[in-house]
Amino acid sequence: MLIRRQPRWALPEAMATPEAVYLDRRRFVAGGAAALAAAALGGCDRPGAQDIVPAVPDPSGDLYPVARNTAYTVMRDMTPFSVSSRINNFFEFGSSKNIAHKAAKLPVRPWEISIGGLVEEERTIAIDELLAKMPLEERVYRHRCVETWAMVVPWSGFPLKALVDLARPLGAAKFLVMKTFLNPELAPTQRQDWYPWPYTDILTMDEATNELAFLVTGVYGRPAPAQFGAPLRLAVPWKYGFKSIKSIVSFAFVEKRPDTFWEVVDSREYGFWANVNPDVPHRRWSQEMEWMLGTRELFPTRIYNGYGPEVAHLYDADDPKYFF
Ligand SMILES: Nc1nc2c(c(=O)[nH]1)N[C@H]1C(S)=C(S)[C@@H](COP(=O)(O)O)O[C@H]1N2
Ligand SMILES: [Mo]
Repeated sequence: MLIRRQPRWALPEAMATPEAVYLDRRRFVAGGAAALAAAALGGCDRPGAQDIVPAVPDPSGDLYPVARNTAYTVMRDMTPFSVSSRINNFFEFGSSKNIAHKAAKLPVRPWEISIGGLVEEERTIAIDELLAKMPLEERVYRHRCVETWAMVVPWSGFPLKALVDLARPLGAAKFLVMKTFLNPELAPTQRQDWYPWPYTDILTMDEATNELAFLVTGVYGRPAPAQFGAPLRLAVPWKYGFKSIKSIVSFAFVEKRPDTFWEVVDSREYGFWANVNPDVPHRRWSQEMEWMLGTRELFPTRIYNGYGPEVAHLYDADDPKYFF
């Protein structure tokens, strides 16, 4: 094995402890060491995620591939499917990144999505009905996890704004609260009831209607496999990855927001805004650099993950609160 000397910020994944492993370590000091060792082994020699058989067939295959919106491309190589489909964060299925085979047990049909709170009319809509209504396109986005790894993925889906327009929120709505499914029988970590399940994340209305906020239904020109957060997952590429909530079952418009999942778990580590910023370190590591999943190539982290032109106007860059 080639061992290179690396500067302090070049954190291998084992040092930038995945938040989930870290949490487990704090709670089960003994068991955590094994989890950490497993995380250190990385995800490279695992069976191919393409060999995994999903729990139920996904009937939306004919919709893909969809046309790429060339306004959203990046100056970096795409992360291969074989990498991004095998190394995932989906805490519901465990604290390691090798959860693709467990996530495959999630039946992504039937899948109902509720839209409620401060809207003209509350409603429930099935995913395939929603897919038929929404303007599907492909966008290549950068993704930056708070743990310092990054990837480039061709997502298919539609702007979150299209769903907001469908929902017709009332003027009083200030935030959009999104929740992941809750099914402890399928998702083993959801049996650990000291966590504030279901996973919840929240955007302001300005963020939710920003052109970049994207609801993902497919990846690499096909329906998204479960580990990516099928059948409906958020991508907000200017924020740390934990904001991009997976397998969403509800959208609620509210005036006063509750806390997010990660704020409840540890508000000193994972804030509400979570906008990417190289100059604001995480409590346990620097955010100056990022490394690409697969190649481990290092790049300097960019403010708003490089998406400043689209989102900088939403925040006051001099106010540190927005970068946590
Ligand atoms: N419901 C849910 N959504 C989630 C997570 C999770 O554990 N549960 N992990 C988040 C984190 S930390 C990241 S980095 C991304 C990972 O997405 P990927 O597995 O497609 O790379 O999903 C985010 N969305
Ligand atoms: Mo993450």
